[in-house]
Amino acid sequence: MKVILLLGLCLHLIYVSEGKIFRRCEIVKIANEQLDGYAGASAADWTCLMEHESDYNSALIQDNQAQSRDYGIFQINSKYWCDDGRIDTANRCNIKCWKFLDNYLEDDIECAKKIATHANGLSPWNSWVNQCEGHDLTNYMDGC
Ligand SMILES: [Ca+2]
Repeated sequence: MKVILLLGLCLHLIYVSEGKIFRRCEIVKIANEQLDGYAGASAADWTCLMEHESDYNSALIQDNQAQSRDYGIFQINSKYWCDDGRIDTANRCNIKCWKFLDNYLEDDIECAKKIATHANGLSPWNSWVNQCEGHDLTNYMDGC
């Protein structure tokens, strides 16, 4: 029983310190303050992108076919943008990928801006292309 309680406590601490699922209005606020208009994309575009890439879960890691992984709320790729120590990387954001898994988003935003600048828009994010681009995005901002 004690072991189970201890395990539960550890999992709780890992969850609190390593990442979190943001509420939509928290993300809207961040998008309005730091991303609106960046690379020609609105705060609603950025919010929609984060919803469909990660469901606002900053701890999300997903595998790609070519052995690279996508990290964090923006699902930033380890082949080009960060270093996870597993594969050769261009590491254009000059950062360890695990830094995209915590609830401190400033470094994630800085790298996402670099990606958007490089592409002159949000086209590197497939979920934005498929589910946000050209759509009415007002409901992503509603009530915040
Ligand atoms: Ca971070």
